[in-house]
Amino acid sequence: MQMTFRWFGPNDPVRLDQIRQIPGVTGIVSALHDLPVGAAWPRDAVLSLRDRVAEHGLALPVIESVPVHEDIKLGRPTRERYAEAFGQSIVSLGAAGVGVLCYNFMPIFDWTRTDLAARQPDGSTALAYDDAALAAIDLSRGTGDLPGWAAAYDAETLGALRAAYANVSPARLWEHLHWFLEYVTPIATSAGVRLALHPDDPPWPIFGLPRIVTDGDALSRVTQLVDAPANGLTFCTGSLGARADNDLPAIVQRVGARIHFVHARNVKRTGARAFHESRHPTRDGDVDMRAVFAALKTVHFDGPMRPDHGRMIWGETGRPGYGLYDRALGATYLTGLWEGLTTAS
Ligand code: DNO
Repeated sequence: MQMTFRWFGPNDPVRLDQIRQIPGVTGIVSALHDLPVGAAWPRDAVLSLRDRVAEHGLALPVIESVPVHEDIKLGRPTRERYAEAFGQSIVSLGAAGVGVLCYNFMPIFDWTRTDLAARQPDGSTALAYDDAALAAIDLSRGTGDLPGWAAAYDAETLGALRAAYANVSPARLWEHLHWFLEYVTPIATSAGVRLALHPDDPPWPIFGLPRIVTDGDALSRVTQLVDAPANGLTFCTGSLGARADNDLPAIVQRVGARIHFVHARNVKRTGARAFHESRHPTRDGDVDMRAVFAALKTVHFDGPMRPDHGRMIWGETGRPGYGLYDRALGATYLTGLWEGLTTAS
């Protein structure tokens, strides 16, 4: 397992020289955040990102994310052009030695929360989600923005996109994912890049839009759509753990060989479709992190992992979910937990 840390590039208030001082962390997870969705990533730009990270003694094992253009998810005729560009980006990643590409297939909205600073009893703040609060969100001014999102949409674009998705049932969305994977998996295989589809977060439909990558059956189905090692998954404990009926260690056992990347984060469920993010240790949330790690050991997981979101602690301000302090604590906790578990024979 390689412990990694997400870095949003030169504008991130968290610096590479700080990240390299976190015990256990040897790799960076990043992206070319300035490129528009749908653009082919130039090889040189990926190489210079890798080199910049290398100047700080760190590797670049994962790109998160190359965003998938909505036309692909909608199955529009223009999808061919965007899939071709995505393929070129994969080739650029391969040329830079980036082994894993994390992406998602969520319509319009990436990860979504309804409270970016939910006050916790210990004085920290955490990201939280509640379906009731989501219902009260006014989309007439556009998507708004969340840290880590590749795109935000103004009211007009959002309205048109939502109308277009009215014709996309979950079954259709599966077909579109299938088409996409048929297109890009062979490219990834020959480029030496492993695709790692991130589950939907939260793992249920929001704003009337379908979300399909939500549970063990769905993850298993993804791996079967194109049965090749390069077609794999990001196993995100926080996303999947928001649903009480997801048995995380069992899912690891089921799709283990195709887990190419792990996002480790704990959540505390506060209702049927409500939760807040919690401290990393097993005792502090509903995810049994130790049991998840034990399962990862039995499937011989050997890829990159990152502490996912952290809370805001010690007065830190910045990107909600992506401060330095709590994620650094998460990285050291996760490294220790991993080291402490004996490897399965
Ligand atoms: C949130 C992240 C997601 C993730 C994408 C993958 O913090 O886990 O934004 O990067 O969904 O494409």
